[in-house]
Parts: sequence; C-alpha cells; structure tokens
Amino acid sequence: MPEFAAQPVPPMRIAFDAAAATLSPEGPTLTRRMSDLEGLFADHDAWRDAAEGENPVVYSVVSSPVPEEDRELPQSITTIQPGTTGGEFWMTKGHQHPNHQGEIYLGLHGAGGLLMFDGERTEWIDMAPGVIGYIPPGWAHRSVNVGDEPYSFLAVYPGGAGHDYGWVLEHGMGHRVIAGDSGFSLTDYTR
Ligand code: S6P
Ligand code: ZN
Repeated sequence: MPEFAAQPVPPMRIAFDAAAATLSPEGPTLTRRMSDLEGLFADHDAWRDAAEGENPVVYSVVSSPVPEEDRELPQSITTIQPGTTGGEFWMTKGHQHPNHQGEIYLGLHGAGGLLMFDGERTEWIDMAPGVIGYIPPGWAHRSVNVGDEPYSFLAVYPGGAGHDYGWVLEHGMGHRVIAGDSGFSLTDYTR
C-alpha cells in the first residue's frame, strides 16, 4: 500500500483531559491577546484602551501534534477567558474554512456559544459540557464565552480546510453577543 505509507504522523494515542482542557502529547499552542483582536469589537475605543492597557489574554488554543494537512484530522482545545469589552463578550476572531469543509466542537467547561454566519443567515448554538456543535461547510464560525468562568471546547476539523480570517473582517458575523441584565443577547452586527 505505498500510497498510504507517506503520512506525516504515525497512528498515535492522545490523552484528552477534559477537566484540565489539555491534550498530550501537545503540538502548537496559540495565545490571543486583546491586541490581536483589532477590528472585531464594535466599541473600537474600548478595544484600544484594553489592548494598550493590560492587554489581557482573551483565549488560547492547544493542539495535538496532528498537522493541518490535507486528509489529516487535527484536534485542538480552545479556552476563552471570561470578560467583556464595550459590553461585548470575549470571543474568538472567527473564520471561514476557504476549502469549505465541516467541523465539530464539543463543549468541555463553562458556558459559551457557537455563532455561525453564512453571509446571510446567523445561527447560534448554546454550548455547555457534553454539547456537540456542528459547523457545516460554508458557515463562518466564532466562539463566545457568555459565562463568568473560562469556557473550553474541543474542535476536530479537516486538516486541509484552511483558515480565512479576512472574510470575517469584511463580512462580519451577522450578530454580536452583548452582555445584558439577564445574561446575553444577540444584536445586529452594525450596532
Ligand atoms: C479551527 C477551529 C478552532 C479555532 C479556535 C480559535 O478550525 O475552528 O480550533 O481555530 O477556536 O478561533 P479562531 O477563529 O481564532 O481560529
Ligand atoms: Zn474552524
């Protein structure tokens, strides 16, 4: 079976600790601070004050060693810290997969949401431990922490899907997730 012999990683055992939100062995880790989120919050002044001030870590992504290559199935755990900027809950940048392919998220800890936008329609899935959120091909996706503790989820996605962050900067995400008296509400993106 020579055509199957040249894969970059061998079969492997990956220890998945849902409580600690870790994968072992560990691959690349990404840390996103407030300064990395330019152009995403509606209140630009509040964003700049936060980025030029404490510049907190908003979220981090730990991965297994499975590479982002065609036909592979990488996994990662994202942890979003609790907080708001200009009344908007902390969130991931959000992206499209330019090579349109589906993805699954599994809630691990905390209270979050999966916001999806296909350019016209918005969908929202309440995420909690044990909930799977399915992202169909062609839907941009962003995760939001709507609670007061870290929100973590596991993502499994096709390694050849790619990540287009410019699409969200250009088209938005349909709605924003705003803190209110009784939790959160979705408002129009152009608020
Ligand atoms: C990858 C998957 C997640 C996100 C992560 C961070 O396809 O959707 O691992 O990369 O949640 O979000 P973002 O929008 O900054 O990549
Ligand atoms: Zn994705």
